Amino acid sequence: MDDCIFCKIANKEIPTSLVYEDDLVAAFNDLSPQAPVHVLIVPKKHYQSVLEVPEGDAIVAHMFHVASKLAKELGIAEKGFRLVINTGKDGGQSVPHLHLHMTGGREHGWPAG
Ligand code: DGP
Repeated sequence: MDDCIFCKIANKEIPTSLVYEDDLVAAFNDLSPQAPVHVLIVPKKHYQSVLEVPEGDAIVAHMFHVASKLAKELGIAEKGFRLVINTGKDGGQSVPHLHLHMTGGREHGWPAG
């Protein structure tokens, strides 16, 4: 999508330091981190949200697999971390390109914080 900031980052039209990349996804640090580690994992293909992912498309599973690998590499796997996909207005999604937040390096509360 032409005006999508995460398409531009994932496809390197906007230079951003990537913490991980493969054929399907890119991962980079959140601009406004909510924890000592706050990585966004985004598909290179544009999906507005998880609602646009068709049945049988393994992209979300791949995003979680990459999160698991990165959590180990970034040293947050042992103590734990949080994975979140905000969806739509009530879900708090501000960027209309599917993305997985991975936050760690501090204790998280539930349901907020
Ligand atoms: P959400 O509210 O779930 O749509 O999360 C969007 C996140 O994206 C938010 O935590 C801030 C982050 N973000 C927005 N624009 C940029 C950007 O240009 N670069 C980076 N690294 N992060 C961004």
